[in-house]
Amino acid sequence: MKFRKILSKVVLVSLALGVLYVSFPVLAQETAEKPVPEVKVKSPRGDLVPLKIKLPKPLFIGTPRSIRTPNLEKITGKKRPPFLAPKGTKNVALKKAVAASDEEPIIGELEQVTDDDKEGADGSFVEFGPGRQHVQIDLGKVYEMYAIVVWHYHAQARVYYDMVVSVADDPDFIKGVKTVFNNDHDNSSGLGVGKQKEYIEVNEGRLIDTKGVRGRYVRLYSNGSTSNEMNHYIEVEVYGKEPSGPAPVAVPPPPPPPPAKAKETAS
Ligand SMILES: [Ca+2]
Ligand SMILES: [Ca+2]
Repeated sequence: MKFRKILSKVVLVSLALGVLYVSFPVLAQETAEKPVPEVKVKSPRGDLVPLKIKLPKPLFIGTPRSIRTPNLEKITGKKRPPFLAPKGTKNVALKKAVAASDEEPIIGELEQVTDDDKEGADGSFVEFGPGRQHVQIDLGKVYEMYAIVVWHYHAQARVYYDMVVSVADDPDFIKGVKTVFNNDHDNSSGLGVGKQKEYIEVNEGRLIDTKGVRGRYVRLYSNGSTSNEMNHYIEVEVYGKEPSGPAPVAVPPPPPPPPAKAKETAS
């Protein structure tokens, strides 16, 4: 009888350890990091160098909350690899004017979206109303953008829904609109179906590779999060340069196929 009691305890402890391992896969991962070698790559746009992105303090480790959404990316727990951009690329959104669909945030001020404070604590985020909302940054002139980095909220693991990021030449988003990110896989925000995945917010923010797209205005949509219906922004950075040379020429669409000949009916 005593042996059976001990055996059942052993089984219970093993089960508990198994649950812990499944809940915190990040803790079980290798954390040793290799030093990042200095990378310099030649490209048609000049020398590429790693972007220097100053990160705020992390406020949680791993994925302490089990988050289930249908479009979530695979969690690796790995840090973002260095991002290469042409030499001289800098944050051109710093201290630039911010507008929003909700002009009177519930918490904070619009200026905080571009004030360089990326900390996750209370006092560093702006809270906008429920449902689909957007913030918009006027860069002041047209830039060639290589990366947009966004921090919504990182004091707690959560996923923001229906994130859509576009650039345009005008504040009403009519001229030269290009969408650089969209993870609204079911078009619940009505801006079109997106192919990107949802992700859990962390202190390194989310970097969107914008591949040198040109525009003056940047707009970012969201539609609540796994935590609540509100929308939050801590900081948005736009890494860009003044355009060098003419804008890349759009490839003209292929000519329409010749009109089909009327089929001759076999007699
Ligand atoms: Ca800020
Ligand atoms: Ca959606």
